[in-house]
Amino acid sequence: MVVGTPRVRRVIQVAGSIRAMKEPRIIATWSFAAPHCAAAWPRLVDGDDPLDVVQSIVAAVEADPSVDSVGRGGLPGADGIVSLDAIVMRSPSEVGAVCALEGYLPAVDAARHVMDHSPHVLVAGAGAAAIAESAGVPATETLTDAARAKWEQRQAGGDPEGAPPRPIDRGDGELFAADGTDDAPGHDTVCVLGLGADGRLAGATATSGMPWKHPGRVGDSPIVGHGLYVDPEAGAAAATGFGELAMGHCTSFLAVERMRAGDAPDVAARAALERIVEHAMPAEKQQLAVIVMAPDGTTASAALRSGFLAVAAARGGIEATPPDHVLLSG
Ligand code: SD4
Repeated sequence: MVVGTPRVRRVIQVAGSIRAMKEPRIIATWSFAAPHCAAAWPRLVDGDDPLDVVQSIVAAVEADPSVDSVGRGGLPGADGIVSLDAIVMRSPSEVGAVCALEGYLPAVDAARHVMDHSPHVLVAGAGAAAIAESAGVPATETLTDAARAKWEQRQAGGDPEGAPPRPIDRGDGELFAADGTDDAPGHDTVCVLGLGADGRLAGATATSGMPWKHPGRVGDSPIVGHGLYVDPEAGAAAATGFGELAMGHCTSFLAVERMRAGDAPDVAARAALERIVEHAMPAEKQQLAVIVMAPDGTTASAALRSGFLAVAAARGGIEATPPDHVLLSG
């Protein structure tokens, strides 16, 4: 429970506990999330459950075939199959995720079903599909003609599992390849953190994972503490980019723990990425960015390299913003 800070406007009784009313906030990854954040914003202001709101934003990005890193339109693995990962989280005891889900959309709704209706945290593959089916998540073809054509081109190029170049976000919803090629430039995860008017934090992510990934490879996005972490007492954090970098360092967990220890959100985001660089210098094409939200709604982001934009929504408006810190040049 948070009381007595300058941001507290009034205190209400919610579900048996005292909660502080706060200014709603959203922070999301990549400018392709902006229109969906704008569409969902009034619901947050009206007092909807922040987890419902962030989940709906992620689901909208999953349904958008022009985003080739998430949901329908996502680029497939080396085997030509699209597999989806997603997670929702309110707290360490309220979290659900699916990974390697094929043929159902939105994956984030299946993750919510795991959280709300199962004793589990993470369900994979055919089991995730069974959960999606029982949750009423529509069975659907997620491989678009455009994604299939890029996969065929990749196969013909002789490097079927090669990592794509780092994406550059120019703020208009499209991502471009840092090396100037058109080779899968849009790869990256949608992550959304929200603070509701009732003072509750929530987070959700979804991705089709690394383009051309090895069959069975799962990245950071659906793993608690790697791609997302939410603790109402300490804050929330989520990661996008080259998942293996986050997985070795528990990046989202680390950012939240730094806030718990007293770091400002931007310092915490930066510190989580510094831990990666301390161990090994990431390759030029490897990007990892972190968005964070403190329990009072203060947001920040940091990225290993240039090219990342976050979307920040508050009563004053919604805008794509560059990270507070970029650690590496190039
Ligand atoms: C992952 N972070 O699976 C996710 C998405 C991705 O490059 O691959 N982006 O690693």
